[in-house]
Amino acid sequence: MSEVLFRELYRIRHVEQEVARVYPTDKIKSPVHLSIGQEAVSVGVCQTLRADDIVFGTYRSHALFLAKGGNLRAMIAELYGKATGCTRGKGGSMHLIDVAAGVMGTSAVVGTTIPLAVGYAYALKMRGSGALVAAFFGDGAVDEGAFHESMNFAALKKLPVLFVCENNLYAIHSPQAARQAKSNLCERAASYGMHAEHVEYGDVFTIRDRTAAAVSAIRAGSGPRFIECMTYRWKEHVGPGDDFAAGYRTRAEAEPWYARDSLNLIGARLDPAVRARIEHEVQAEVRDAFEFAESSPFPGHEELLTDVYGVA
Ligand SMILES: Cc1ncc(C[n+]2csc(CCOP(=O)(O)OP(=O)(O)O)c2C)c(N)n1
Ligand SMILES: [Mg+2]
Repeated sequence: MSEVLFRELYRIRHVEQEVARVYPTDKIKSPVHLSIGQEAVSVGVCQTLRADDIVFGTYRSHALFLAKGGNLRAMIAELYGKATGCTRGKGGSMHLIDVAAGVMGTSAVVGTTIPLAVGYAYALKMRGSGALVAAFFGDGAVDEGAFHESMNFAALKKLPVLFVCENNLYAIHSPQAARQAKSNLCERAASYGMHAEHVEYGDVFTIRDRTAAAVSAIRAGSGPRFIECMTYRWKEHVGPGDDFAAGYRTRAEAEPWYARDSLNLIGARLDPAVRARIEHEVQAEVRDAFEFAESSPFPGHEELLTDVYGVA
């Protein structure tokens, strides 16, 4: 099992490190909100999901897209703005989708995919499909009205939704304490009538095991559940660099998170030969995806007004 988790975590980390490396060349045409440091949440949760379960996410969803089985080539091509991208080069990093993998969408607008997730869960329940929806969002999104309306409706209708809050302590540069009088997000969720739990330290095994219990309860008909996973964003809010010079956080705050990084901890316990083989295989796959993106065409001019809303 550790090998599977290591491969998943390493694959996402390596993809995003490659994105960060390529970014200054300007070949990647989209802004990028990297998940580096936060991968354990997506991986831990998605390990417990079935292929027919659905996820919705935010503009920071490379990790979620890949952990749910989204197509890597299509994701990298999307970042390059190419016609082979998962939204044919029109959405960029913030608007990823892979219907076959159950990644039903991510959005630049904070909180907007939460009601979409709830609506999808309503449809699944009416169809009696037995599948569920996992809605991923940040600690900033819980201040949006859409979050509260969605929580209430999901609890009222006992919908099969797992609300996953990735609490990385900041919304852009604002710490939680500057935004919320009460830091206990689980209390907010519980007030709508659903079980809510808090996972400290972002450990992938704990996240996976606690999610597995929540997912079984939801499948058994408990209605929605809320899980708040503490985590930490290593890179700047948007872009490939570090931002300690910006002054809103310190390296000392980040250091405990580096030390408890699930990828490094699992990697250190693996047989070195096994680890090297996995890294080698993943690097080859990622190289192929970047080559695919680089050699793909941009959308033609005739695509300018297709698949977009416009005034006739
Ligand atoms: C409705 C809306 N309000 C404001 C913004 C500007 N904005 C972009 S990201 C962000 C911070 C959100 O923080 P959080 O939900 O904690 O996610 P994180 O970036 O930490 O993953 C804000 C306020 C936006 N995109 N949409
Ligand atoms: Mg945040």
